[in-house]
Amino acid sequence: MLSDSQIATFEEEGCLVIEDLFTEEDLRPVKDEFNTVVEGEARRLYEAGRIGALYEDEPFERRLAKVAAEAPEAAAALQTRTHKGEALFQFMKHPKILDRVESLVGPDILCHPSYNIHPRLPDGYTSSHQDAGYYLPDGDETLILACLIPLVDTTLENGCLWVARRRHKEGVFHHFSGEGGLNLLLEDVPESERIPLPTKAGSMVMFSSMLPHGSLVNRTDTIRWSMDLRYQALDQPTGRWYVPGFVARSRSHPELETPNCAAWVAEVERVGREAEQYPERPRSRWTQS
Ligand SMILES: O=C(O)CCC(=O)C(=O)O
Repeated sequence: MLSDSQIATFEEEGCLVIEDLFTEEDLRPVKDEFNTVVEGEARRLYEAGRIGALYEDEPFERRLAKVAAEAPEAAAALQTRTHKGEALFQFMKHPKILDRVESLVGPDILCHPSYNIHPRLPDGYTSSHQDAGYYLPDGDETLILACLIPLVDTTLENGCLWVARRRHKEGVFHHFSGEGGLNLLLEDVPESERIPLPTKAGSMVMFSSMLPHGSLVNRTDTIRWSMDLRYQALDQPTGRWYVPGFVARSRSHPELETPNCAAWVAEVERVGREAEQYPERPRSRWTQS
């Protein structure tokens, strides 16, 4: 659980860094699962003649960068809600995460539908935004917690996260659609407030969906791997009517917990099919940017 002083820091600053939370053993299953996806993509692209080598001897930090240098589409299999696997699903329910999330959102926890696997490629970065900018306004009153978990050390050179501490109590700022997705205006969140947050592999950064953040540019030739997973109280709106999360923990009704990755996938597909019947219903808060 979080200590009182960690909770106070989170409430005042909108974010909290927890160092040395995960061991290499905790992270191994997800890294292995991501390696398997990279292996599959490398083979597929090699057989299609898109890349000239499989780069099998390259380490986790470098192999996908080598493949993507020849075939930029290589990272798509992992990025942005595409990848769902049993190791990832189990990690999303890791007690080291849920115990800390419970301190902030209570004992019945939804794993929010928005999560990202970030194999941050050379020259890649995340544009400035609040996560809430990507959700519909019904989620604005919900504490939606991002838990960013780096799988490699993140540094000023490889494009670590930056945050604008203490700017999480001002509602949703205007976002415009620009390079890399939604962006904040410099006059709302000036450069001087965008403070880099380098973190070691095995740490976790928890931050509110209202905290302005983004990342520096990855200026190295390696991949800055991280996951950002999100959580909230089970009975609160998510800002995402068209895609469900899953029940990660319910102390009051454990039988509601989503049992495995297959059940999660089935529910995402079911809700997705249902949502197709309402093409006119907004999926973004911004009608124009
Ligand atoms: O790790 C990063 O690049 C930032 C992640 C992020 O901003 C997000 O996915 O909301």
